[in-house]
Amino acid sequence: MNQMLSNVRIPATTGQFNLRNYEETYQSFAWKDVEKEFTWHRTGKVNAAYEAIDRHCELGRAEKIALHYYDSRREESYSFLDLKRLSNRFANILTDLGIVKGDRVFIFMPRSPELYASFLGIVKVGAIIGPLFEAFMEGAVRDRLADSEAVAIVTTPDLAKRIPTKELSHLKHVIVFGDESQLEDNQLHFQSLMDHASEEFEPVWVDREDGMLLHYTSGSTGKPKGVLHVHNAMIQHYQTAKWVLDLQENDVYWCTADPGWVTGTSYGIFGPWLHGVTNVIRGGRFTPDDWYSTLEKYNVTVWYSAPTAFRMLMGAGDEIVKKYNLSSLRHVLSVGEPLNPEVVLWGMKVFEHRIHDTWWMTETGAQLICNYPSMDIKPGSMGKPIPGVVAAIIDDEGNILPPNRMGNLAIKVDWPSMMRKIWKNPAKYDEYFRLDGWYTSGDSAFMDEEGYFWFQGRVDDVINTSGERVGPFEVESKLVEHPAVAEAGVIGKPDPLRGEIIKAFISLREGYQVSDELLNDIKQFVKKGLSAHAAPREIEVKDKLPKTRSGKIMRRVLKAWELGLPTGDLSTMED
Ligand code: 6R9
Repeated sequence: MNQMLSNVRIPATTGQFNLRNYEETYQSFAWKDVEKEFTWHRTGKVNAAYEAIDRHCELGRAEKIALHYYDSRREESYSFLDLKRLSNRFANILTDLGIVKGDRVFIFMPRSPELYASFLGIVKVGAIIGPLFEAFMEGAVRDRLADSEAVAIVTTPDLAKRIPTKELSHLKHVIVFGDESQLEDNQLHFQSLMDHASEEFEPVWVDREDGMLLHYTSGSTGKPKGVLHVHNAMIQHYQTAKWVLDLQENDVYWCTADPGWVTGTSYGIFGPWLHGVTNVIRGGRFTPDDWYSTLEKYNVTVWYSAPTAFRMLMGAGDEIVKKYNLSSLRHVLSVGEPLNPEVVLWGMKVFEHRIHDTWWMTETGAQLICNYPSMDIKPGSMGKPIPGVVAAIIDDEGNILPPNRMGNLAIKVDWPSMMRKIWKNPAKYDEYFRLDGWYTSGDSAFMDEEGYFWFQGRVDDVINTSGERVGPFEVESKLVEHPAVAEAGVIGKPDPLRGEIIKAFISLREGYQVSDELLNDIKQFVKKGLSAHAAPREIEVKDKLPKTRSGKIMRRVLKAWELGLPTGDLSTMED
């Protein structure tokens, strides 16, 4: 196995960091020390929306900007007090509709201030919030609302057309944000209800183990699974936002993820707001210029995004970066997919910042393995476990493997933000914990002698070519180092001789044309850079690669295309 660029190190940075001494903190840290930040310390009860918003009004941050919202039509800012009042109004609306603790209430709308106010209002009444991507089509919406037996949904006139209300017997209330004239029978008008609702509301105080958030995530096959998180998760949102996002009082933070993805809730809502930090939300779809201009416009200091976005920006070239003043930026992070070493080196060049990779999953609720400001980065590595978390590489029987051996990436149970349920599917839930005492992630990885973890692929993505195991990620990373390659997805294609051969799907960067010469050059490049057996025997050029809405290249779709098989559940695929 090739330890990609593992001899390259980018030294730790100095400054105002929260986790100065990783080793010492790792040894001494206990989660219960974090609990005293929150109400339950005094009352035994809690509400995550109160902790994220209302509490700051009592701590002198009432007038502080909580949210800068920006899209092509709207530009608005809201203080913590504004959000407290708006979410109180929405909580009153829900209460008047008879919605109570534990009910499932969904949000199906584009990013907007109203989305965030509704989200917080739902949490305030103790209901379970289910956020959906606006791009979901009818089938995906139906599956999720039916599985969770949702009683209410907040949406827009256009998106409401994709909600098959007649087939959803539990769904009683469709609350529509938009022009009142566009409403259909039996729909409730968001703005009229808000105008009449009181801005006083006493949060519903719940137990820390009460349900709060239901995120549907797709497995490799079958129907999406509803991953349930509880209020207790906020302990880890809070602590990782401190250690990993390194959030401080005066930061302006931008997480580019939509709340339909767990990153957009754990770190687009809870992480920053539990710290009373100003949060930037950019609505709509954006061009490279929009990305950079948003950083400049709000003087963003901490920026959390994803490899797909960084690769897109890398593809747009370095010249465009020079048009913008990005001097406020001090900390950059990534999640969702392997962060190619090439991208880390590019980040050093154009931003003069390290891009800090972070690893976690919908199921884990919060970051687990990360690069911290205070530690050296080895480009291509996900970093080390956060204090309070034990990670290991184990074999299929649950034995811990020594360093440098590839195996299952597993986490010792449990941690505060761990999922508590797969909705109505206990068997699925138990599968994650089939090896006694461990949560198995479904990712394969290895750990080096220094305790850094290196992602290799999803367990079922590992390619076996002539008896050599090849992780698709290292081939993809090498491919994107080639100047012509913008993105790459690599699969094993069945081959009578070699078991599997490596097939790469790529898209080209601006200014490159397909030719046999170019493809050959790319093959040689991987061969030289990695090894002969890791070089793709076949390369196919595509305009775009199939990706999830959170930016993950969908290798299983590439594989299905290749084999002419059904592509399975595509509800999470971007258009
Ligand atoms: C937060 C989130 C989880 C899966 C995970 C892994 C991949 C996430 C990664 C990464 C390599 C990283 N993944 N972060 N792979 N390096 N830093 O992404 O949740 O959408 O549930 O995906 O994403 O395969 O198992 P989710």
